[in-house]
Amino acid sequence: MDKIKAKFETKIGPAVKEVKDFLAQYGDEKLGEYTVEQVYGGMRSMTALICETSKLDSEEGIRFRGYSIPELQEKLPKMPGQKQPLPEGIFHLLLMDELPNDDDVRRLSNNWARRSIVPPHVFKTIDALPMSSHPMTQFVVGIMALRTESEFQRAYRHGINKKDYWDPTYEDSMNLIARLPRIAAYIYRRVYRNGEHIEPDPKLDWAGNFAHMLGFEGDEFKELMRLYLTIHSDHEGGNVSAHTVHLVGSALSDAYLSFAAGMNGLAGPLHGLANQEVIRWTLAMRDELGGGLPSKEQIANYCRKTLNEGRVIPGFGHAVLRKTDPRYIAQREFALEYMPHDELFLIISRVYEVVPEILSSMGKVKNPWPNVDAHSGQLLMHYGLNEYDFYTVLFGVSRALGVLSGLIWDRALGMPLERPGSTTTALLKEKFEKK
Ligand code: AMX
Repeated sequence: MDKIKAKFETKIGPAVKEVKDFLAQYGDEKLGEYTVEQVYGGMRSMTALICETSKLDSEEGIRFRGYSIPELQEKLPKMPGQKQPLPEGIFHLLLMDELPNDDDVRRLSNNWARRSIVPPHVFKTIDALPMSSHPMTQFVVGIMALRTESEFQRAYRHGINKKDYWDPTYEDSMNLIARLPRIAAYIYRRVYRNGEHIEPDPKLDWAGNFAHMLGFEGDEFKELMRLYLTIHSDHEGGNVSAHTVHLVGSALSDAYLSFAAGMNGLAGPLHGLANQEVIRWTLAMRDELGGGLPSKEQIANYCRKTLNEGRVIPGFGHAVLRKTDPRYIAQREFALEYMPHDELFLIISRVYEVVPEILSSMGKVKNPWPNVDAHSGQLLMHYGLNEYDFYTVLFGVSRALGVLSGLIWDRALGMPLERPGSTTTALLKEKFEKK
């Protein structure tokens, strides 16, 4: 058994016991009450899921196993002489509930490099799609094609004992994480670089190798990828992609099926696709206003026009957050350090100065502040990754770290099939109108 898996296995027994003891003592306690409005309103603020890997506070933002983003930037291992955390580190933290040391991270890099070979039929399956298929479609198709490799699927067919489900789930998850950058880079080079693919370099770290396969060799871009892939990894359990992976996984669908399902959710414009929409919206505004840096008034007018057309301003608002997203701030700090005079950064900064007031004045938007997606595209464009239809794929590669460590824990803790109740408007009316 590899050392990482062996270490994870030591965590299972105590965690299972902790949950069992806790449930025995507090299982009958009430967590809260909910209203009819919440049932119609997308279940906002109803705590109904367990997600061990991270927790979102509406005011403070995300904490990964208790650590904020600035703390992670300080405490997670980095490449020698570099500043940004290695995503291997956040995966270790999420999975093991323990900060990694340099050896842990190196072991993960090597482990993923060993697992990273993508079978040729996956590329052939992607190649069968028209070039015009959205990169997220190609990504999901690639993930599904890779399902031939599922160890869980094989083990289940051979009658695996339920107490061992976590083991092939771990294998599937590790294999998927190892191979996703190759699949993503393949799609990028296929669609935007004449199919001139770049072989992986197993000596590089996971994010560095991803940047290399995409065709971006600069150290700064590699640092950006390390930051990007770290901060997009997890955002507690209720967001569409994480919840979907958990839900589909609860039917004992393997990691490939579950992750692909989550990626279909990430591809929605109110969720992960917002990163592409932000750049599309910003460039359309710039073009319509004649290029250059628009004034605050011009931006305000453009925002009002967008809202009057019944559209949302992408990159602003959040279902849980009520402050500027710390993931936005981390990216803004990166821009301030590496590209303070970049014109698109100046536009994004000015949009940040204008939009919250406009959204607040509508009186219905609960959070007028920018989210993670309001900034990421600008950083990518600065280094020449201009093809914004691809951006959600990058988000997806990162999200794998969080949702798949969550899925491994779901299996380790023996989480059951998710099956909430539902009702009808007629029944609700009958219930309340009788009173
Ligand atoms: N622009 C315009 N209107 C907005 C808005 C925005 N950025 N954010 C919220 N609103 C509107 C909603 O559409 C809703 O209008 P309605 O009552 O007419 O339907 C009203 O304000 C109340 O919404 P809310 O309670 O504040 O937000 P929510 O929890 O329902 O939705 C979110 C959250 C993110 C979907 C929403 O803010 C939005 O659409 N933002 C733009 C898209 C975006 O950036 N998504 C990415 C989110 C982060 C991520 O998942 N990657």
